[in-house]
Amino acid sequence: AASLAALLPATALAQKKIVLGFSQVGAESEWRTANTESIKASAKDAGIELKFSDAQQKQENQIKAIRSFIAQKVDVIAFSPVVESGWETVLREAKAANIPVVLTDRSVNTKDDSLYVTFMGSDFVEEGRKAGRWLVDKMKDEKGEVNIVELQGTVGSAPAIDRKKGFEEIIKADPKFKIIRSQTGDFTRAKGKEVMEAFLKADGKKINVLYAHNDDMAIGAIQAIEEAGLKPAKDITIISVDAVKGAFEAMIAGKLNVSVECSPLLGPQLMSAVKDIKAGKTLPKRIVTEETIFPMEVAAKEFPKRKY
Ligand code: GZL
Repeated sequence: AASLAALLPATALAQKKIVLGFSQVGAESEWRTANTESIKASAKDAGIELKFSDAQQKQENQIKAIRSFIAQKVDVIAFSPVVESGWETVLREAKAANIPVVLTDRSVNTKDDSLYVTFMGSDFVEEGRKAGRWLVDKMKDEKGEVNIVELQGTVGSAPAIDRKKGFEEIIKADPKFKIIRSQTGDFTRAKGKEVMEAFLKADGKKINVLYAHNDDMAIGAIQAIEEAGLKPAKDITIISVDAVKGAFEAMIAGKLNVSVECSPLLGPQLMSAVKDIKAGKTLPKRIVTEETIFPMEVAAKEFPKRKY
């Protein structure tokens, strides 16, 4: 092999590093932080040069970042679209520049699915169904009305739209379930607390259940519930999504009833997809993350095994 190496020009041996441009939603939640860590660590492990941009949850910043990646002629562009719509123009620019695009975590609304190679991430509708099924089972002996308040994720984002859709699909089977208030908490603890305070002021004693589209909003709401002199997970049943560390800590403290898992650990899958694309392999249009649900009863046992 050494003799062969001596024959090849140095350039042929020094494989050019793959350059990946990644536009991240922001740093709004524990989930997002874990997702960013997974992407950065996996790029390093894979020997892929990562150009990373944080959009502070603003679509115009993501579009700017994607345009910059096109100008820099990166090999692949990947991003988690903060909202579903408004991407066609910039995705057409990437296509015209012959730069393949990978969607991670959240999807985009487009009729032209040639604008991206693959979308890898969770099935948010199924996550909503899991939350609904858990509640229907928990309340199966409840004769009276079950009044639900809902903290929605970022308006227009795929997880907010689909987690609502899946949850309502399940609870509509029984008219005792009523969503009496529903408002966005933008996936953050601060906003989740603020909106829950407003819900409690308006409907306090009437609220039986909180359905939060992510753990960060649920944790903020738990603070509001306690400050209102109520017991979270007892006076108000709390259902959440993500299953981040903070959720396990809240469940172990008896303040959260259940969290539906939504894995942020997409880094390894993304890097192997990037390498496959550069090697000319075709990928499935959709790669779904497998995940489960964690009720508080199993939180203490499962917590030590958690990776995010
Ligand atoms: C879901 C992801 C959502 C998380 C939130 O895949 O897009 O965004 O559920 C995060 O915690 O802010």
